[in-house]
Amino acid sequence: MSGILERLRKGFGKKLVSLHTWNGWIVVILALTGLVLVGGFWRGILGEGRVWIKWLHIVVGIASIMPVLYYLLLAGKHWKQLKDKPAQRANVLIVLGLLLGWFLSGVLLWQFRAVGPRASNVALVVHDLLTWVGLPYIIYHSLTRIKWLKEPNRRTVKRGDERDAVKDALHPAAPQPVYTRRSFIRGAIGAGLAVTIGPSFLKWVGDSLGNLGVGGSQTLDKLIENDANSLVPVPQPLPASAPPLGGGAQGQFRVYTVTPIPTFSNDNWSFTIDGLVDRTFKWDWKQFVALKREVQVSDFHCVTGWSVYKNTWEGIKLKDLLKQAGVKASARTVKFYSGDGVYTDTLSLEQADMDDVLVAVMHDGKPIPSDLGGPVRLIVPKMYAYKSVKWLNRIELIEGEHVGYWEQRGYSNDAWV
Ligand SMILES: Nc1nc2c(c(=O)[nH]1)N[C@H]1C(S)=C(S)[C@@H](COP(=O)(O)O)O[C@H]1N2
Ligand SMILES: [Mo]
Repeated sequence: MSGILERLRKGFGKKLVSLHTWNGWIVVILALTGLVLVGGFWRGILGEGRVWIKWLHIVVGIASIMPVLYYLLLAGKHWKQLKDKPAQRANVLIVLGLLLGWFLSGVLLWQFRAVGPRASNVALVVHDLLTWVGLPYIIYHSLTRIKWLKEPNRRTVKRGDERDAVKDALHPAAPQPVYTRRSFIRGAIGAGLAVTIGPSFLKWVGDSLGNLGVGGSQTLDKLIENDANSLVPVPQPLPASAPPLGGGAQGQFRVYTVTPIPTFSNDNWSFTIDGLVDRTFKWDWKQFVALKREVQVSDFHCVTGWSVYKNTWEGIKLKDLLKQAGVKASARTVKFYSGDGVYTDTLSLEQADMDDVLVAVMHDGKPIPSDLGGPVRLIVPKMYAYKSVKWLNRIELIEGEHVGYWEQRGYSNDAWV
C-alpha cells in the first residue's frame, strides 16, 4: 500500500519536474524572441527575418498555455503539498499570474486588428509590464536555484560552529562574516538586475503611462509640446483639419528613427525636387507653406504590428508636386530623402500617382512635431509606414531603381498593407 502511494508520489513529482522544465524552455524562447522583437538593434540586422521571429513568438506563446493548463489539473494536489511552504506557494501564484497575463495580453496583441487600437495598446503596456517585472523575477528565480547555491553548508559560516569558535579564539580580531556566501550571491544577483534593468524600467513606466492615454492623448501632446523645430510662419490648418475630419487619431505613434532626431529652423530647412524633371524647385519654408494643401483621413500601419487609426493629415499631394515639376519621360522611380541624411525610400511612378500619397505638413490640425518627422513627412496610406519618410526634404526623379533604408535590410520594396 505505502509502496503504491510512494510510486504515485514519485510519478507526481516527476510530472511536476518535467512540467517545470518544459515551461522553463518556453519562457526562454519567448524571452529571447520577444527581446529581439523590441530591440532596435536587431530590427536593423534581421530585416525580413523579424517576421519569422514574430511568428515563432506567437506560436510558442499560444503553446505556452498547455503547460499552464496541465499544471492546473495537478494544482490541487501540489497546493496541498506546499501547505507549510508559503514562499513556494507565493512563487507558484506569481508564475501562474505572469504566464496567464502574458498569454491573455499576447492574444490581444496577436489579434490587434480585431480588438482595435485601444485594447491592443493596453495589451502592449500590460505585456511589457509583465516582461519588465516577470523576466527579472524569473532570471533571479533560476539563478538563485542553481544547484551549487543550494548546497551552502560547506561555504556557510555558522555562528556557534565549534571550529569557528576555535578560530575566533586564535584570531580574536578576525572579522565575523555577517552574510553567508549564498545570501551575498543572491543579493548581488538582485542588485545586478536592479542596476542593469532599473533605469530603463523607470523610463518605460513613464512612457507607458503616456501610452495608456492617461489624461487624453498625452503622449502626442507632449511630442507637440517638445517640438524641437522652430519654423515660422506656423502653418494654419484648413477647416477640415481643425477640428480634425477623422475626429482625432486613435492609437499612439512609437517614435522610430535610425539617427538622432534632426532639428530644423528657417535657416537650415528647404525642400527640393530635382533629378529628371522639367523644372527643378527649391522652396524655403515660407514658400512651401504657401503651396496648396489637402486634407485626408487615413490609418498608419507599422510592419512591427502597431497602428494609429483615423489620422487627419494635411499636406500637398505628391501627384501635384510632380505635376508642377514635370516628370521627364526617362524617369522611372521617385526617390525620397530624409533630412536626417541617412534614410531614403522610393515609389515607382505609378505608385507615386496614387491619389492619397501625401507630403504631409500637419497632423490633426497641428504642425507635425520633430519626433514624428516634422516639419514634413511622406504619407503612403496603402503601404507600411517604413515608406513614410520622416523629415522629408528632397524628392529626386531617377532613371533606375534605388533600394531604400529598410529594403536594404530585407523589407519588401512593395510595402502594400
Ligand atoms: N527618416 C526616417 N523615416 C522613417 C523611419 C526612420 O527611422 N527614419 N522609420 C519608418 C518606420 S519603420 C515607421 S513605422 C515610421 C514611424 O513613424 P513615427 O516615428 O512617426 O511613429 O516612420 C518611418 N519613417
Ligand atoms: Mo515601421
